[in-house]
Amino acid sequence: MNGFLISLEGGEGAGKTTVLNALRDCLDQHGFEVVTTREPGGTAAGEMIRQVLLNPELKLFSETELLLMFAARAQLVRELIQPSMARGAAVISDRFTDASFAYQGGGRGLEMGRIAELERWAAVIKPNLTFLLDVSVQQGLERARSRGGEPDRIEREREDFFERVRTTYLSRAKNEPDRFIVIDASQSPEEVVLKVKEKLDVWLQKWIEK
Ligand code: T5A
Repeated sequence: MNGFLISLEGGEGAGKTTVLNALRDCLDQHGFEVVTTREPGGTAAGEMIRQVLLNPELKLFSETELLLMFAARAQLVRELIQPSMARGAAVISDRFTDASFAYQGGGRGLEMGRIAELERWAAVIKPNLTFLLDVSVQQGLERARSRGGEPDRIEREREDFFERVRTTYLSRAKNEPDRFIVIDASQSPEEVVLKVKEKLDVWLQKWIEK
């Protein structure tokens, strides 16, 4: 495969949407075909699964939640990500498997080994590069709430859940420093985007030279 996969991760309201748009423009200017997607979702089946996952009226068991995340991901990888990468595209995904480790592993307390098994079997691929937008739980939740609207099923969790999510993300980033770039997302959107672009340029240079 000549293309690559970049994932964006972070807690609620970390600012992934803003960064995704900036990354798309940047890669486009470098001459790549850019494909953007999101998780859970990104395919017709995946978007239907997303509706179940985020519906606040449903009481889902943690195992159900995890398996649905991977069901949507299995579809997305095979339907969109792998074919795009095979023709050389740069794929950017708003969240990928690290989110399952952080939310279902860290947040819900499901066994990490099981998630790793699903990663190998259902997700198959790992991102080539992951930007982790790190912001305090409180700041992130304030931003997410400032958008208005009803909180979804996962946004209704308590702060300690999101603290565990953040800790898990940071620990994964520490364990895989070659894949993760941690960005201080407490700064203004302009500063965050500037930092991400700088890091992307350096990474792209290395990728092209490989
Ligand atoms: N999930 C997902 C799992 O539990 N397991 C999994 O395996 C996967 C894949 C997805 C939910 O599913 C969970 C995680 C999520 O809870 P979603 O609606 O896609 O649901 O939720 P998020 O991915 O969290 O998306 P959000 O929209 O909440 O967060 P973003 O995209 O990070 O935030 P964004 O860019 O919309 O910004 C939020 C607000 O803050 C402002 C923006 O203008 C916006 O109003 N903002 C800033 N303000 C100040 N300074 C900055 N730097 C700012 N950046 C953005």
